[in-house]
Amino acid sequence: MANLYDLLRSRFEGDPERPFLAVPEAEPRSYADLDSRSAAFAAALVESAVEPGDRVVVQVDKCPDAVALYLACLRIGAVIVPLNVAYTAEEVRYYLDDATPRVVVVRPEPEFDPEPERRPEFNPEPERGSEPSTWLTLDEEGHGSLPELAAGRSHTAVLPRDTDDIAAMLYTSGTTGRPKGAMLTHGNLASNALALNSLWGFGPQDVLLHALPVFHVHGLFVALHCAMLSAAKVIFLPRFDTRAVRRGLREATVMMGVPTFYNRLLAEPDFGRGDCTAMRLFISGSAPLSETVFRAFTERTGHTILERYGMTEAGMITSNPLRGDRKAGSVGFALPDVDLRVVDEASKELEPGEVGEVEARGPNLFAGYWQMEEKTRAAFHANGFFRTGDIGSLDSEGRLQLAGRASDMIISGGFNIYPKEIELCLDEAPGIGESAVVGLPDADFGEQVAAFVVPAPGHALQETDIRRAVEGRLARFKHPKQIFIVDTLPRNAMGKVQKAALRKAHGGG
Ligand code: MLC
Ligand code: AMP
Repeated sequence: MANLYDLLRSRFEGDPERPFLAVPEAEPRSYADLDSRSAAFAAALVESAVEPGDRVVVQVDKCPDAVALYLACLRIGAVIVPLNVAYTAEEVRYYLDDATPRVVVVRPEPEFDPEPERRPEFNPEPERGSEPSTWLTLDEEGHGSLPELAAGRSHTAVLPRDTDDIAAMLYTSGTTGRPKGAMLTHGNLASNALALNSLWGFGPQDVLLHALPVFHVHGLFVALHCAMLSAAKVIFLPRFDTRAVRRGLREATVMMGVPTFYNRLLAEPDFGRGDCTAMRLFISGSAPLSETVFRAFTERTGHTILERYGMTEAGMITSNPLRGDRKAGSVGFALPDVDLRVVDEASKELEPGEVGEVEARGPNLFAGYWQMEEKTRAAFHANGFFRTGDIGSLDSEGRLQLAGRASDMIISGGFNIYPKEIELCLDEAPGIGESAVVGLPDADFGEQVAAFVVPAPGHALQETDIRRAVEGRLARFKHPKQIFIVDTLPRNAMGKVQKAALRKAHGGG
């Protein structure tokens, strides 16, 4: 049973009429509904010539059909490549060129035209000799409608897969700003899902409050797989909206969120115990949870947030315990089957308390970066340990404390933002000499993007010039929230920009 879909289905097929996805103001969709919808979508994908191993790029709004599409890809052995809905056409083009998908499923644009030549924005030049992709939407009807193509069809078979076969590819950037496709196998996803479902004590009586996006590991895999393995109900909110979340909490027993969710709940003066009478577990991850929020949440609700740590390439790596002490500032113990170590620059394992790079090994570790063998080799040691790029220390009991990151990546509201990508965009703009982008503290998002920009000789710059430089090119969540027009950037003796100095001078660590 190596196809992840077989594993998921084995947990609900005994009682398929159980409610699965409950969207506000609609009848909950049962497990049977999602099973048959995914079989119909699978048939439509096969009809569109999708073969095992082919990539299916998906950039759609969060809805039950988005989940059905994911399950359809699993069924037929296709590789789903989910993309952030905030990405601009220019950003999407990179992913299409890199992933060379057989099918692209997009949210319908008003001017959407599935004929490639007539589609000005989404017109990927097929590269590396690939055939042009088929473009579909999740619209109920109309040109390119996947539901229409799926009507009356059903591909009920589930393709046998090896644990090493790729199920999904999620892009993650690097210091160069060039995103890499992390290939996750059926085995990676299944092992992590089984470990978390058991570790966090999921059962059929649970109701998961789901307000996360479904284009990242957190919302698509961690949350959905945990619920599906127990055939549990999911309150499926289109996005995080504080009022809707508070309403959902009345019925929910578990919530998974990024720290911003908790910041926002605490910002409501009347939020407290009365909001979470059915709750048994609040889980946080994807970004550091401050000790202040951790303690304030316990004070206000009586619940101790369970913090866990993970990343795209590894799914979840550590977790605080369900039973036992959940420590503020610690992301907990390695998951069962996961080896964890902290090493120095010479890759020597460090003693408890010593700070170094965090490395992990286990069945959760990805199969490599898509068509980037050198980068894959550089990310792993010969003994299988993966360099996470995170800095931290283990205590004598084996709990991990994170202390930062090796790169200057910014995490804003749980989205990773790579300064290099923004700097490259700014530096191309007329009138800009050079730029440095750093993360500064933000009460809501944890960190926010700040840009320090030096005008080119003989030019004067306004803030609007900087805004114009990124408009339409970078997703809005990457746009600088603070802009500083400066004469020079601080540099060290080697000529490298001292980003730490910039952060420090503006209230950052
Ligand atoms: C939205 N905006 C952001 C932002 N999200 N800006 C910075 N950082 C963010 N995260 C901007 C938009 O561009 C827009 O700007 C404005 O805020 C309002 O947009 P919105 O869509 O209404 O925002 P909101 O609903 O408030 O979203 C905030 C959020 C959301 C925190 C709820 O970003 C979110 O759901 N984040 C979760 C991310 C996540 O799932 N990460 C997991 C990664 S997996 P403008 O200019 O247009 O007004 C991973 C592994 C692991 O890390 O361990 O889990
Ligand atoms: P991503 O590449 O989007 O998967 O993001 C993974 C990164 O998020 C990790 O490498 C960490 O830097 C960060 N991260 C995830 N969980 C936590 C956490 N609980 N505390 C601090 N950072 C976290």
